[in-house]
Amino acid sequence: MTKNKNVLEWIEEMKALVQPDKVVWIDGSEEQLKEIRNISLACGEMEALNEEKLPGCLLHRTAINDVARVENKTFICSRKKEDAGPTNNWEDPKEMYAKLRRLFDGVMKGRTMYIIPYCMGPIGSPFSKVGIEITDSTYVVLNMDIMTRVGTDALKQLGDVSNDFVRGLHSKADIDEDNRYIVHFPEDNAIWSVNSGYGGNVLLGKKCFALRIASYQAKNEGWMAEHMLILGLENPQGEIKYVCAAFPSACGKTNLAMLIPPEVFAKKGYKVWTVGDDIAWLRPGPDGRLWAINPENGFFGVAPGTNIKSNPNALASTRKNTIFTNVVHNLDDNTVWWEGLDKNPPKNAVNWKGEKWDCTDGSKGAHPNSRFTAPAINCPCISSEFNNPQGVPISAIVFGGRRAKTAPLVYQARSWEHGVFVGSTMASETTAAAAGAVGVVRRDPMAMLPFCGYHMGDYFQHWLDMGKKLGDKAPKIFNVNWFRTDDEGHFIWPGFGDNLRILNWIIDRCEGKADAVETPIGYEPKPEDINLEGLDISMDTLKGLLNVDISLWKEEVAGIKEFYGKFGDRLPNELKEQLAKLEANLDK
Ligand code: GTP
Ligand code: SPV
Ligand code: MN
Repeated sequence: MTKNKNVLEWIEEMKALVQPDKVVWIDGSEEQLKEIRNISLACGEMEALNEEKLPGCLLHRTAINDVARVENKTFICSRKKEDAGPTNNWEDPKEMYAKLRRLFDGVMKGRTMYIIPYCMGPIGSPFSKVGIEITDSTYVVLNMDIMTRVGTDALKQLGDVSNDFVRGLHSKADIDEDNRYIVHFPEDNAIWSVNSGYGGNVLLGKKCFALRIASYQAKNEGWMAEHMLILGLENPQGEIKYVCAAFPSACGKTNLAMLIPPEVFAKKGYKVWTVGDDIAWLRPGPDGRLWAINPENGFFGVAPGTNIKSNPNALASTRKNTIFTNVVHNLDDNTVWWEGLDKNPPKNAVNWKGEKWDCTDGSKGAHPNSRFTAPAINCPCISSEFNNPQGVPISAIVFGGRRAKTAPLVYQARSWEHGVFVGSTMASETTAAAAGAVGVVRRDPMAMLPFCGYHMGDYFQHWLDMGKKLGDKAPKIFNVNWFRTDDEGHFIWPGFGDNLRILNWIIDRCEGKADAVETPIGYEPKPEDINLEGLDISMDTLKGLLNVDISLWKEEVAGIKEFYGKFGDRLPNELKEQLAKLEANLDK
């Protein structure tokens, strides 16, 4: 399929290591994918769903011990330990390669080795990058086909001589939890993943390449790879402004990216267009502004909670050619179900573990991190700019997370430097997207804690440098929190579509059309500037959501100091100054 010697030599080397029975190059053709679908069905990796209700859709269940990203088994193996920084696991690359070689040695004996050339970003875009993933999983092949642009087009994009491609090696091996490793060698452009079959660990184009490796490349090449959705907000005059938002895993990116405006806004002509729901690659354009592309070609979205009211666009995206992972299998009509889809859990069903499920016994039928893999073209609100090789110009960057208290509904940073401080000090309650405890507040700078492929202190510096480059054309920076709770633990803000009310203020601020009030932490809207029309929320409740509790923020400062302490002399001075300023503001 290619004459590229760099590719061919690497493939030969990997073949010698894993010793497959058979080798198949993925060309991206419909005939070949059909064949692989059939192999996947025959070997039991996938089950076919109801062709009338869910045409082209498949169901997959992972092993019970393999349902989320494994951050304690994820490594950044830069040559020098200090280049991985205090927030990443590190081992000496030589030792790590030796350990992994033992695990990969002969691992594909009796199996087929699939070679997937793929392109992150639109084919033909100067911002796109090519990867090649070797895998022994048909689940990976079929998911990569949805999530990226696979096959001959990707090889064409790489060309016959370039060595600039990410080398991804994956084997599910025995799904042995104790020997599960997700390892990145940024200086070698390489990712080795073994003993997992779960999305974020094995779809190597996604978090492994498009964030961990790409963030390292971006720092060296002067751009940014971020855990951000990209949306276009169209106003009644037909003007579209683009916003990027970084929220940690399972904190609302897919939902915000596909938002349907509340009726009063929809009637006036407001619309939201989805460019991306998880990852953004950003660069300064010829006009000096920051431009974003979505490197992905599909959505690997959280299933639970997705329904006709919360996110009809996501639901519509999953009605054909979609792969469902770890959801409930409804045996009556061979469809799927998950908690929060509707109020009618199927009576005759199998849960995510593959067991007969009794929906009245109080157990969850779908795993909390169950997912759908849906083609972006299925999305009713996909942006006309989705495939634009130049991307879209960004007006605002929004940070956010899950905070029951402390963080207000929305505030604006006073400057780019202050915005970098706000992003770097983000915290959020952990979710089921990663193995480990759920609901624990942890610092998650720019929602990149699990995804930054180098020293996070240098990453903060890179953000500051990008701001200097962009100057007064830099996007404005904001922070939001949809997740404040009352004393009974209920969310106070309705969220979902109603988040448009906040996006509107954000865009108005970027356009110089809305006022703000100064608080110790940044600019906040005047409560009367948030349009509450058609919403059952009082002005007092809104004021409560915007309240900055000084004593909680003093605790926050203590938490930030402790976190910043990890970075030693690689913490930029600008951020120390911002912290001092926040502390002084709170003492005023
Ligand atoms: P990843 O794919 O893991 O990166 O997640 P994500 O950031 O795309 O999160 P997603 O949009 O899938 O939402 C995760 C969960 O948060 C779902 O259960 C949603 O129902 C819930 N959620 C999303 N937006 C809101 C909101 O505005 N308010 C509330 N209360 N919940 C929300
Ligand atoms: C996330 O966890 O942020 C996801 C899902 O988007 S995964 O691809 O598993 O990383
Ligand atoms: Mn994500």
